[in-house]
Amino acid sequence: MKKLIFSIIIPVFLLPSCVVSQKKEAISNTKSPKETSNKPFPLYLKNLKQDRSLSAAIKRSFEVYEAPRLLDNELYSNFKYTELNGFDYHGGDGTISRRDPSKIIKENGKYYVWYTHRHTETAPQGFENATDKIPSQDWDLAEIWYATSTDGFTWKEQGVAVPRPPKPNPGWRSVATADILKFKNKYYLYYQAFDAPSGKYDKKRDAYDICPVALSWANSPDGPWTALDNVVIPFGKENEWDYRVIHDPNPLVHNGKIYIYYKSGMDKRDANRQFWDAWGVTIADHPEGPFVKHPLNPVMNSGHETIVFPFKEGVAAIANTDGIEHYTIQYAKDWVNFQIASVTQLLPTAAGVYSPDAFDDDKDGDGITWGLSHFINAGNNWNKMYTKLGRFDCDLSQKVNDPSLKKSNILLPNELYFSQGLTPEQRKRIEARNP
Ligand code: AAL
Repeated sequence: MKKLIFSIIIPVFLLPSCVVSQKKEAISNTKSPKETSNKPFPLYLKNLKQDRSLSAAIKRSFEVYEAPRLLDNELYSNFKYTELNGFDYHGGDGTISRRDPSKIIKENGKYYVWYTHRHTETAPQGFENATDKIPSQDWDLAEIWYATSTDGFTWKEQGVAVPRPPKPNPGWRSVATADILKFKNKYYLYYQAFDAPSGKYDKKRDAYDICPVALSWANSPDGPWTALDNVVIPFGKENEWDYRVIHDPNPLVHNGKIYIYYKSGMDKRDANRQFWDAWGVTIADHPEGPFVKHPLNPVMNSGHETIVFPFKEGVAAIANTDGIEHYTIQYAKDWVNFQIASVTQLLPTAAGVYSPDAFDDDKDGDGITWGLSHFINAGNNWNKMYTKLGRFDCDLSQKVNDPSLKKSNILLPNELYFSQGLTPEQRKRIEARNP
């Protein structure tokens, strides 16, 4: 996307983002407000003097975000969604589900994606009703399947990549939420390996969705995949932030090493969810580990299924739901210290992105323009709960310039607002205060 570069007299604020640090320095050095503080803020930014004092909000526009105007902000985008062709959901009866897509990679002229695939006798029935055949949750009794496509809209399901191994190997109950790494011409799938139906309460950890991260590798994206039976990312010790769970492993390559971003849940977050979702990063020289957790973990304070991809010399992250910085896109030049780059809406859920340079390690990540998202409760019937995959397109790429994806006034259907109605109890409470 093109940056708008004005003439030399333009304040340092509008310089391209490769000089972001200089820009920030210049702003924080802003001095002598007395000279200009009585003059009103100019109509055009090109007339803004560098030494002018700024309100906190305007200062933040220049200092914090990738660029103050959404049009110039390479890490701001709207998201456009398209239904996929090629996946069958058995009439939406809840017996087939596809969710948590991996990153998408292009090999042999085709796009490849891996995802959690559940094909069970019934829709999920909750932990109390789960059996060897009946799933507790949407990602229980699942396997990792894969599909290929030549255009990213029509997909051909290829079948299982990582099956549930025999008991007692990690993942015998379910393997789910995979992500892909290509490293030195080998392929690695990291995934959650469940030894109990999700939803089983673990008193010690005070958590319900416990599983180690396991790994399978292959010489070809078509497999065959060999499972390694060791735990790749160990849980934190008691009283450490990542003691409860390790979820959503998300591998990238940086400085010749494997960086896996992962989620854990600490403390309590909000009125809805028990845990505060935060993200850590763990680093290894080899895909099999040993992985060493970064001492600054957690490195992100928000995001339920955060998506990471190389951007310029750093890493960008899309934090969708959950946490104080939900619905933001963030950037960490050093791959650890994330700053908010933009605030946006209608973000993809649990997305897998096509990040062509995810493993290149070339310090010039282009960004992303599309990926797959999952859509929970696709049939709008919790008794027949299943999740489906769909495609999203966006402009979070330096090479693409699509101003139509830089809008901020996305109009949502009125019904959506009214569907978020008061509960009868809330209505009663409100009415009681209004005699
Ligand atoms: C997802 C992910 C992980 C959780 C469950 C399945 O959205 O966060 O994968 O375990 O929900």
